[in-house]
Amino acid sequence: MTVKQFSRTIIGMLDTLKQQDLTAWEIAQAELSRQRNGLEMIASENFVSLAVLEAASTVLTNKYAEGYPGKRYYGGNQFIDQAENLAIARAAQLFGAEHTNVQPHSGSQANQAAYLATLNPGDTVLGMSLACGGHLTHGHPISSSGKIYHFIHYGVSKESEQIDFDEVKALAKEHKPKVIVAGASAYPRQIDFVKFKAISDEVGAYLMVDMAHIAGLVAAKLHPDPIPVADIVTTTTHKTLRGPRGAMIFCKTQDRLHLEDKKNLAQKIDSAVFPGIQGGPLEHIILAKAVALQEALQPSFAAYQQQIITNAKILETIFLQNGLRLISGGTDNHLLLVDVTAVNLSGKEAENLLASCEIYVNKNAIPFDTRSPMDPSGIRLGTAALTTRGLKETEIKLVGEWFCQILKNPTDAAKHDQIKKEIAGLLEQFPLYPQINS
Ligand code: DSN
Repeated sequence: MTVKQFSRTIIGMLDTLKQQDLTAWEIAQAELSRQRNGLEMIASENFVSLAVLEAASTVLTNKYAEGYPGKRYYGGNQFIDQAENLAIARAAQLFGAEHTNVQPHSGSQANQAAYLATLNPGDTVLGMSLACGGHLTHGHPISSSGKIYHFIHYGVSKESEQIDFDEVKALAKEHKPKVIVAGASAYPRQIDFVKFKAISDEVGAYLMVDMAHIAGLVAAKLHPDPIPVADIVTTTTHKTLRGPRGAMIFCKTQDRLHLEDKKNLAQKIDSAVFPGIQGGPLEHIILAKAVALQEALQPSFAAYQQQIITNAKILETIFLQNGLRLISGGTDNHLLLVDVTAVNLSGKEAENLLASCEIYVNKNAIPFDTRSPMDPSGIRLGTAALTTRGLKETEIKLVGEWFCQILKNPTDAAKHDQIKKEIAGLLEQFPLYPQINS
């Protein structure tokens, strides 16, 4: 299909929606307009290609496909099997895992399945605390992970604000976890998975890595790769990987800690996803994952990931020049965690202030935060979405300066208006989904 024909399909679909349900169409249009007119700097967000968008809106949404390719509970799955096998093959080509499951609906469910495959209720797990950059599903008491399993948490060193492997090792030796979870959702530094593996081996634990944030960087070989070392790797597909909202699980075939079990690790993961925690897979999303994975296999994807890091490094320089305090002193990846109390703002105030100027970030706790999670000391931001939009060195420098000017002049309405105009002018040069009608 040519770009023109394809654009017509999208436009046609939106026109049908508009004619049938104006209210729903207006909501979708308002969100499109918000995405077009703002600087999207939420570290976990991105913009999918039109091809991914179209795949996600195909008739595959109509089909029930409980089971796996070749082993479904319903008939008529011959094309669905092709879609899922395509996604699996492309994921295998990109990441080189021994086994891939493309069915998890979300990162939380991927993690839930990984725990179900390896743990019994009450078993001990060691993971990174949410307060130091981990994730709710890494054992926070309000998440099912923290309610079902006995999580112990490691954090970061108070001095370096980076993972303290002496602490990880000491906690692992003391608590003998069955699983060690590495990976984070607000950690601006590279993670040394080999060190985690050595500790896991020493205490006889599985190593599970949640690489959701950095999957694109891993695919482009710009971050140490957890797949050769970890027993299980989970990821979302919609962050730096730039796919549809969803997730995947990679694992070794063999369960090296339970060789005598009837099921190997790959079989345990598959049964944990279905029927363990999910029903019918979202095959339209799986098709969209296949499309995104094909995009990630192109040489241009590695260049895109490099630009994400370059852009983050530029922001690091500008923020430091402007007196902002960066957690861990800077960044190695796509994200920055900023302590905004250094400019006399709370995280919530900074988030709202930036949003009022059409810059989107999220408030975020910083390590050893003394403020509440609903109004913490920090904000988290990333460069994946702006890089997709096409912003490079010259434009990111402008973004960094505007960002600092807003934070340092929180009540200067005239300055904010001026910056908003400049943002609008910049974004006009980088149109988002121009093929979709307004
Ligand atoms: N909500 C995702 C993030 O923002 O990092 C993780 O779940």
